[in-house]
Amino acid sequence: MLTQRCGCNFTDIEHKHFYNDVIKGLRASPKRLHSKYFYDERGDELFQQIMNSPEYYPTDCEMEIFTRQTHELAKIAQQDGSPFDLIELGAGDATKSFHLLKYLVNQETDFTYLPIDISSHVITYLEETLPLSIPGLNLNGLNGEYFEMLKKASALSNRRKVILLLGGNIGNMPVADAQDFCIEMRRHLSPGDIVVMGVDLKKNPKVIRAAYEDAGGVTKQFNLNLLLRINRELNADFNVDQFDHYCNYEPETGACKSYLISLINQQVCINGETFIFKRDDYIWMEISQKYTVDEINQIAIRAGYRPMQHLTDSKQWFIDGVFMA
Ligand code: AVJ
Repeated sequence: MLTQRCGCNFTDIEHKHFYNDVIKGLRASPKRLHSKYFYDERGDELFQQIMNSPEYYPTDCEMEIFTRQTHELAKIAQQDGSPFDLIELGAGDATKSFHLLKYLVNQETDFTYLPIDISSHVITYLEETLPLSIPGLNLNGLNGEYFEMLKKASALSNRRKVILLLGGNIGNMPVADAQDFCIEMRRHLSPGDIVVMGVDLKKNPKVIRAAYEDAGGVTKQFNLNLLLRINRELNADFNVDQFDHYCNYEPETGACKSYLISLINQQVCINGETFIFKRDDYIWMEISQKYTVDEINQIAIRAGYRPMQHLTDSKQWFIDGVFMA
């Protein structure tokens, strides 16, 4: 029997999307891979390590906001006191929102927490642990893509919505895509609904670059791990020793981009298809876009939101912006 060449013979839908995106990205010029695929089991672990590294400041900044300004965040969520759905896009382990959830439950606020995540492992974990650590919390986990799950959430209830999009996840899109994302999200909301969006701000370029090129080399491993995932899940043979990691932050545009650089002329085979890498060829792996407060407000306004206020950390490196639909 002939083995299928250059085609997709992966059966489950998740695998198929992964395969198609990888092939399309590596056939393109310049080559690129999508950072949303960083987060397999090992990737989750490496990201935890990044968050614990001394150079990676965004998590600490947002954690400071959620622990020191919990009361302010609760007031924003509660608005006129009517019941609401608190929907978190990309909830992860919910360590930041945990403080807000606990505070709201203690105040006997009438709300349901709907964490949305692409990882089923994450949703199971939250459903098992949060009701124990926060007794009385109403929780309904949704496993899937942001907008599909937002649609599902709207079908389940017609209460007003408070959306959390934390961690600077909006930065993982180029500016034009972030604009489209906000417009699309707006279509799932009603007037008066609230979005709380974590945004990493433009700052001293050295601080930013250090966060994405840590001395311990965890970010490099985090990037290389996607090649290992492709090897394992898509039947490929990347030699990760022959790729180096390079990160560049450009103060003018606020774009912080990560690349993997081929150290030699080499070929990589992915499920029967050969990809050629010349020495110094690069794969664009990730963008972590930084904004000024003004820039993010402009994006929100163009998407039909009203900027209400923003909370910031003591260094003023990060904001949680509050926008009303
Ligand atoms: C999870 C997207 C917020 O871009 O800062 C950390 C991911 N990449 N170090 C970020 C990441 C490299 C992170 N986000």
